[in-house]
Amino acid sequence: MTVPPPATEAAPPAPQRCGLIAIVGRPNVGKSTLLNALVGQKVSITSDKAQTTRHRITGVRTVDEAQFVFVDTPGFQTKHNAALNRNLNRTVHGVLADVDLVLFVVEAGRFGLDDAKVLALLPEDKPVVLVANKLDAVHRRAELAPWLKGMAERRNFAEFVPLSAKKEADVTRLFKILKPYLPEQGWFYEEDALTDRSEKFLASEIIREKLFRLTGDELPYTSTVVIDKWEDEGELRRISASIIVERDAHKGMIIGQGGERLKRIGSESRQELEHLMDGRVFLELWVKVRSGWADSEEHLRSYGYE
Ligand SMILES: Nc1nc2c(ncn2[C@@H]2O[C@H](COP(=O)(O)OP(=O)(O)OP(=O)(O)O)[C@@H](O)[C@H]2O)c(=O)[nH]1
Ligand SMILES: [Mg+2]
Repeated sequence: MTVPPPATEAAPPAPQRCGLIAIVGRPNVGKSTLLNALVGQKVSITSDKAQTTRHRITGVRTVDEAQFVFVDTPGFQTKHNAALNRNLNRTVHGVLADVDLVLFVVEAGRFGLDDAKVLALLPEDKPVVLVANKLDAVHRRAELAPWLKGMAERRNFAEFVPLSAKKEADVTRLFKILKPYLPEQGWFYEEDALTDRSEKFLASEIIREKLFRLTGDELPYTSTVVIDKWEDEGELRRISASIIVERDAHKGMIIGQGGERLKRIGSESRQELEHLMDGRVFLELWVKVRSGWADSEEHLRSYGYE
């Protein structure tokens, strides 16, 4: 007589998981590029200039029962001590206090004093994943294993993940690695949420990105963008924004010969805004000089710095 196999019961649905994951590292290692890849949409601006990110930016991605709430942070500053930099570093500290997990991003094969200073800030009691980014740029792969071994001696990292933020397969693999670190708890955001930032904030950031990308290194990082007016007229959005710089000479650099550069910043911004908001945009851009804004706590607050 054969015994029938026990009836298979449907597995109970997995409980929801949700957790906060900070993305930290020195400037320009690719933190915001990684955040955008993880979210699957651009929520944080990127450029090859250090100090592109100025604010804490949340990006959300829900995969099956797990909601990942990533927090992009400004690259930690060790060089200057202006109010803007103190503000950026305060933002990094504030984020670290709240999170369940930290992604410490470095460039694969490199670990300098500026990276070490960030590593020293990371709380002892939180799991830290070492993300060795820009793997595509490493030509001598054989040197990576000894480098990783050296990194393991610096801290008890929870995981080691060499990857390229620009490779989709790498980013997909990262979700699998991170999921067990999310606590079992209800989601903080809707299933399809992408970010906690407003359209207005994203718009000012997009303009700042074009400004950063289209001006050379001669433009100091201390320039910012504020939205002065935002009106919806049916399908059309009328946006007026100001680029704030510290000196008259910087104003000239942005405007360019015959106004060419400002025109290009405006038209590239407008195209991306139209794409983001799926509608027509009329964008008016001004350049204003406010000397010392980056060293004034009051100005920083009025421009939206926390
Ligand atoms: N080759 C390569 N370049 C990358 C990769 N990820 C990011 N980058 C580039 O690195 C530069 C810096 O990227 P961001 O994402 O702005 O860096 P960040 O760490 O957010 O910089 P801050 O906000 O200034 O701290 C950009 O030019 C990116 O295109 C990667 O995986 N491979
Ligand atoms: Mg960034």
